[in-house]
Amino acid sequence: MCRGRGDCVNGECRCDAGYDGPTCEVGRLPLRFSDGFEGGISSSLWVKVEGGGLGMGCGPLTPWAHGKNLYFNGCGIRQAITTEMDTSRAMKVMFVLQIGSNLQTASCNIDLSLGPGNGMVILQFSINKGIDWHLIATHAPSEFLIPKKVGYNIPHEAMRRGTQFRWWQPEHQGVGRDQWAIDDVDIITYVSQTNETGSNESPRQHVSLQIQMA
Ligand SMILES: [Ca+2]
Repeated sequence: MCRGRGDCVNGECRCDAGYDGPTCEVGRLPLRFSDGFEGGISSSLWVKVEGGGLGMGCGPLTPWAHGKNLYFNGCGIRQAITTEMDTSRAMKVMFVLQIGSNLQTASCNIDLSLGPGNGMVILQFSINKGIDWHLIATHAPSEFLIPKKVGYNIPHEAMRRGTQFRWWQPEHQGVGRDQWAIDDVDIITYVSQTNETGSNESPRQHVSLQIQMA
């Protein structure tokens, strides 16, 4: 009865953060998402980062990004999952990605001889809190030995409340191998500039397109 967004306790819903109402039907999910990782990994934007963290092992991903990024070099699962968002009006997901490097350094290398599946990084979305993941795009290491900025249209099925995105490397050879990094993750949304905090400022009615390009 709590729509998967809370626990039923004595017949009443105790809703997850960001949801409210008798059946957790009311939400205050983020409409905007923009992270260059200069301030760390924000728990308000990312619900899970595994096998990775702030790092510079693949360099600063110039010229498309700069400074800190989210770098993956763990031994087990390597993935980053966003918080649930309201992507009803989202248009594109954009980010900078590098997998291994031409220089094959100790901190950023890839073994291309193991085939295109090894080291591949995929982008997916979920609309049921990660029970099912749906593919948006795959990224072969041979195409990302240097940083590239890529963007994808948000699939129609993902344009709704409660969508999460995941960057995941299903196959890698463990610590010290097949490292990758992402930076400047932006989900671009037509946002009506009304105030989201419920304070007394009068809402501005114009609509702006938020785009952050390197
Ligand atoms: Ca950065």
